[in-house]
Amino acid sequence: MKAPRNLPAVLTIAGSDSSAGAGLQADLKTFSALGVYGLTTVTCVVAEIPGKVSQIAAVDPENVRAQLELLLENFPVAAIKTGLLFSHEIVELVADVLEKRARGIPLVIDPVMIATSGDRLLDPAAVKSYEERLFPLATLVTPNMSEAAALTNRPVQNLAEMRAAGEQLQARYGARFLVKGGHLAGEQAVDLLFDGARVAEFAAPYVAGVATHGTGCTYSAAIVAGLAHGQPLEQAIASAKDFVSRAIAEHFAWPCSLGEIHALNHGF
Ligand code: PXL
Repeated sequence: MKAPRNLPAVLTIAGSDSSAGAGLQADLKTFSALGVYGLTTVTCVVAEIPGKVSQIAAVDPENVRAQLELLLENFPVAAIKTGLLFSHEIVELVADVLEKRARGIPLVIDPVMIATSGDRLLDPAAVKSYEERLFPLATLVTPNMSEAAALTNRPVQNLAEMRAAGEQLQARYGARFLVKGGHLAGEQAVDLLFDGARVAEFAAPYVAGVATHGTGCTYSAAIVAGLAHGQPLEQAIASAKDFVSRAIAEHFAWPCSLGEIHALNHGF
């Protein structure tokens, strides 16, 4: 049988992770695994391995703008995600271009601020621009617990606090928020979706002892793939959660000087 001549095209606006388990590399692998064609706008280049960020270089904002405009003018983009946007200036310009050229296209904002290793990835001055410019455009925002805490200025360390933060964020910005509880480290990894009317819960068995570098990127990329295939949001989240759980459960491991180095498996 002949391969289809086109797949839904989706776009990630994100940083490059040299170890390729997170960032735009995770997005592209996820897109390929889930039958969509991935386009990229690169915001910054991160020299890192899981657990260690050694250096970040931003891409010239005018170049980021050029990548984004060219893609949106020429491809029928079916859904978009943002990952690491790095600086205040890049968040502002991404908001400018999306406001002008991407109205009506489903937009998933993964508000990447801190790597799983604890390294800060986003310029603190950019948080305000996220709140004022990007959240109002979003179909869905996907903070983890530490991002939800930073956005609400309150602790988010258990399900009750996830619930309070999610309700506050949804009411304040009007977008739907998926607060991810993967870092809860209980028996189940539970995420809560706030859409203003009700709270939906998504759960999967928690897998202990695996480096989870890139799970957030992979999750939001898989949601974007589902939306591009026309799935309703809750269905896209549920299948994305299954995809991430398998990518973790079937992770790769190589021997290295520190013992073992892991990576998510996006192509099981
Ligand atoms: O997982 C968060 C993340 C997002 N984007 C890039 C990253 C990382 C984590 O290290 O490098 C580019």
